[in-house]
Amino acid sequence: MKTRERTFIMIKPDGVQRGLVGEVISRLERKGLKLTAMKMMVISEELAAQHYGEHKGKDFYDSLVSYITSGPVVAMVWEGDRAVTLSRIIIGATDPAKAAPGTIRGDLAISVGNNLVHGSDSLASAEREIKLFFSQEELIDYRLSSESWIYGEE
Ligand code: IDP
Ligand code: MG
Repeated sequence: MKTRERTFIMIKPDGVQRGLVGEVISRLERKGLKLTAMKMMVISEELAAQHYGEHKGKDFYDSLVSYITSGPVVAMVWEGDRAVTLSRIIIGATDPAKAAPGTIRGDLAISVGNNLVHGSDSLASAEREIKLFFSQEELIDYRLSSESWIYGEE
């Protein structure tokens, strides 16, 4: 594997309530990415403010914080070659009207706010977000037996 990356992916409260947890996980799994951490949790106001700090001051910020804290989420870390970029492609554009068919948001969401899934937008964001949600011990280091078939001789 050339550039092993870890990215933070979260199924938001609408994804849990709509019964799409398995669907989202399945799409990432089938791609060949490796699940290295996962937990269900309810996000506190404080954690929401840290996670979405870059959006503070925007007109949708208050509704974003109340949405993300409104019910359980499934927080995950996925690993693989170019995992940050690949998972953003699988998730699709922020606005489901601009998300391509075949993406999670393109296929399964309508609302810009309630768009089912979060995915880190860069390696730096991924590192920051993983640290916010997981301790080092919660990141499971293991070898996926299918790896040589996913990556070939790389
Ligand atoms: P991203 O989730 O695709 O990275 P960001 O621009 O980082 O998109 O925005 C974070 C989240 O804030 C979005 O996923 C969405 O839930 C919400 N959001 C972004 N822009 C809007 C908006 O214009 N109206 C309402 N909610 C928004
Ligand atoms: Mg973002």
